[in-house]
Amino acid sequence: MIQLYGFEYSPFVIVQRRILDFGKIPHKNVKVPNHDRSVIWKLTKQRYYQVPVLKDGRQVIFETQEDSQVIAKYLDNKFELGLFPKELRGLQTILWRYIENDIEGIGFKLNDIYYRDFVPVSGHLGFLRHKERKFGRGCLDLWRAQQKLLVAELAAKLSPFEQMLFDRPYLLDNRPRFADFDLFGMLGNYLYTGRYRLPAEHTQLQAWYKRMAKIKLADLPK
Ligand SMILES: N[C@@H](CCC(=O)N[C@@H](CS)C(=O)NCC(=O)O)C(=O)O
Repeated sequence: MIQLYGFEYSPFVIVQRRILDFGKIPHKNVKVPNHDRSVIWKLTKQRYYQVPVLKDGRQVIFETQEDSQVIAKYLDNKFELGLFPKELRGLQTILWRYIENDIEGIGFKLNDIYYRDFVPVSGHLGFLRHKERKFGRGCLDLWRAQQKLLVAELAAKLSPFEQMLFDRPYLLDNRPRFADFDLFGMLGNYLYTGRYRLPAEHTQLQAWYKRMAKIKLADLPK
């Protein structure tokens, strides 16, 4: 059975988990503590330490670049999910770069400031150190101080998606494509603690998010 390695609140893990559920693909979610990546390191034969990683039989699949989408393309290909249609090539790449940089870049900060909600006490030191080494000393305090501004910035960056959803049920089409799952994952991370809501003014996005949370491949017309 397919195994998805990662931690629940990771935006990139949420993307793959939702894709697996969408396709009703039997799988097991294997929890990896954020502060201890030794399982991943071993699984990938010392080639990778990030999550998610997918194991399918003897195959171990993980990203090769910041925006490579190796896992999603593997699942799409194997289970014919229709996530990467030829006619949307290029356009989806531009979209997922925006989603994974601009949206994720704000969403994760707003989620991280509440890390005590979801990281076990034994992982606090590792979490804090990892963040401060990457984003500078006091970064979590800074993001806490900037919270209101960041929430407003996120709402503004989500506006193009709200506009796209006025004419269709999903971002690019009448069925969800990879960009939908990608945005769903970034927002799933932002909403993870239950301390935030999607911007009140983005009513289309709210309805889309609800649809995305439960849509199944089998529900779509052939
Ligand atoms: N582009 C990768 C990004 C994966 C990623 O950034 N994972 C984070 C968790 S959300 C991670 O493992 N970070 C650990 C680190 O950088 O040390 C993907 O799409 O999977």
